[in-house]
Amino acid sequence: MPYKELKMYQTGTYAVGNRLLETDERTVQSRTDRSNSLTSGHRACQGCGEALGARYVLDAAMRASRGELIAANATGCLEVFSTPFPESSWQLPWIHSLFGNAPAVATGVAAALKAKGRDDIRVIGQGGDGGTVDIGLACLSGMFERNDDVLYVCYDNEAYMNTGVQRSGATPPAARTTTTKPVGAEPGNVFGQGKNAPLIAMAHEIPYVATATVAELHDLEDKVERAMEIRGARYLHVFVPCPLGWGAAAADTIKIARLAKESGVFPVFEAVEGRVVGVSKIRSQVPVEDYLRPQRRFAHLFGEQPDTEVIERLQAHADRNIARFGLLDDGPTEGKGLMEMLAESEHGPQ
Ligand SMILES: Cc1ncc(C[n+]2csc(CCOP(=O)(O)OP(=O)(O)O)c2C)c(N)n1
Ligand code: SF4
Ligand SMILES: [Mg+2]
Repeated sequence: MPYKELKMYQTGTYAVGNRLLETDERTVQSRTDRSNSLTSGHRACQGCGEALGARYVLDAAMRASRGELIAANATGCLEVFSTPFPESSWQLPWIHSLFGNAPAVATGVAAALKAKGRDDIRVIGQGGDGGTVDIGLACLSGMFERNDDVLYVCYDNEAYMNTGVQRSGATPPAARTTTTKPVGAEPGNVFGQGKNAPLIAMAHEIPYVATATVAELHDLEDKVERAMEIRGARYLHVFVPCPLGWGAAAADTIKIARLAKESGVFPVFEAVEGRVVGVSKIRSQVPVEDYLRPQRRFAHLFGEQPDTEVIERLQAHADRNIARFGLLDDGPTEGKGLMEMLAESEHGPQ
């Protein structure tokens, strides 16, 4: 058969084209011997980004740890849709923590394994954005500060979905949730609040911090594999659209995740000991408006008179990410230290 060069659209998104790649370049998920750590039959909504992200993360981590993995899971959609008593979709040792203490429970499991001399068994802690950036932040910071041997994964769907779409510290400005209604002078969530968990993790100068989306599943798996090669505290922040909470079509989950990255809304990068060492460049920049429009949580911005002022402010946020992480720059990625980045930001030391 004549040699045919693979095209970017066939493999370049990382989400498609597995069967066109050499066997060892395919995703873990495309292998018949994957562990199916989060197996079928759970009750996530159709198109749930969190279910997709968790499946890829856990199977990649299981492969990297040769099946010797324990997961501690905060309360949230991921726990509720996967474990309606007496059923469970988890095919690995899995422990349900409280809403706010998954990092501490994961730490305890890691400490017990260390005491038993079982450094062959690895530990993952995981939770939603609420469990991570709000109620679990102190436990997570402690886990970072002690450099406990845990990979903590935050599945960020930008609100408390499990309990009915309430705002979290990761909800973006202007988004409507059930506690940030699209009414009043500043409809939806306010500007100028919230927490950037990846930057907070970097400030602890832990061995590894990375962000990823469910639009680039190969990249997500690669980051899990890299994280599993490292000992100590590691943090992975995965952008996972929620069709129910965001008012988006179930079929658009991957598309919306890709638009978040290609608009600069969600920067995809890796950092080692507080320094950015790699970024996923924007391949084809799109205006933030293209990302906002398919989501009903932003519908109030696109009435008869589009709210151009708010849309411009959201575009300015994305532009700041693009400048801060060099998402559009040509050439090799240059790492930037956190303090250097902070010095350039409006919130940094002046
Ligand atoms: C101390 C405590 N407060 C509140 C709750 C109720 N609760 C359970 S899950 C949850 C929200 C979870 O949000 P997030 O962590 O973002 O996960 P998601 O469901 O969005 O995946 C809340 C408020 C609880 N279980 N424990
Ligand atoms: S509400 Fe959102 S996060 Fe929860 S199961 Fe449904 S799609 Fe997934
Ligand atoms: Mg959430």
